[in-house]
Amino acid sequence: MDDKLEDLLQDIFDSIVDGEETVLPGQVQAALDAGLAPAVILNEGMMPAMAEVGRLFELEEYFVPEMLVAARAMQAGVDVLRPLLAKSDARPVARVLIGTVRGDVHDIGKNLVIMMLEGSGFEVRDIGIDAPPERFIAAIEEFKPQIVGMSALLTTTMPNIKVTIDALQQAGLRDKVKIMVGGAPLTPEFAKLAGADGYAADASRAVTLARSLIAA
Ligand code: B1M
Repeated sequence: MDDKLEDLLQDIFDSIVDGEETVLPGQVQAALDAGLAPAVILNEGMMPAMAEVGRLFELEEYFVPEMLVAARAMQAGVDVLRPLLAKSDARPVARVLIGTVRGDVHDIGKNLVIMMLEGSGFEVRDIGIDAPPERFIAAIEEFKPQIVGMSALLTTTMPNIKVTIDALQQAGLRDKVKIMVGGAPLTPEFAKLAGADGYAADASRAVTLARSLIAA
């Protein structure tokens, strides 16, 4: 990659870390205009910036307000990429219901998973953040998805994935859907123990997993 493109990615990285919500969309557009692929902007500029924000939070150089403005900037950049990543004219492959589990308000990763799924022809219903098992159950009964996705970003909310799966079991819905889970602290082993059908480490793997769950 030439220096000019590297500089554009660096500007995007810096703006997210600094929480420059109003500046970022223009920088993302400039990177697109310069020929950078949306996936490169996302994976090499934007995602590392969120990791850096997490690192600064751990070092106690950043606190919740800084994380929040960085998240808003990230979302503003994702909004520019959304039409490009979520372009699909295909008939729906399958229905996916997805939410961030109870107690957890992180949604940037979930929203990326949704964008990639929609871009791959899935019809997605988003039940939002801090979603208790009852919300999953009501939405499954109404939307009748083939796949249910659960996201968790905190070690303290991970157990709510199992709680939600157990609640689906009790409601007689577990065997009617495939369940996929994801989020930074999760592992394939955890997913298995919680009773999920699969785990995806990132948004593009989530699409591969969703396809394989449907094929199965
Ligand atoms: Co929070 N936060 N946060 N935070 N936050 C983390 C997660 C943390 C790791 C930061 C740190 O300490 N380094 C830490 C958790 C530590 C732990 O649990 N051990 C943490 C903490 C502690 C907290 C609070 C408790 C802070 C406090 O209040 N003292 C608090 C909790 C609030 C709550 O949920 N109840 C909190 C709050 C917040 C904000 C609201 C300020 C904000 C979120 C805003 C939002 O999401 N709208 C925020 C942010 C921004 C972060 C970091 C910096 C960035 C998260 C992110 O968006 N990453 C994060 C540090 C980090 O991740 N390094 C941190 C980018 C995103 C694209 O990645 O979400 O991993 P990710 O998603 C990926 C994959 O995981 C996967 O695909 C996605 C795309 O590739 N994936 C799936 C995700 N879901 C999937 C579902 C699937 C499949 C794949 O299938 C269904």
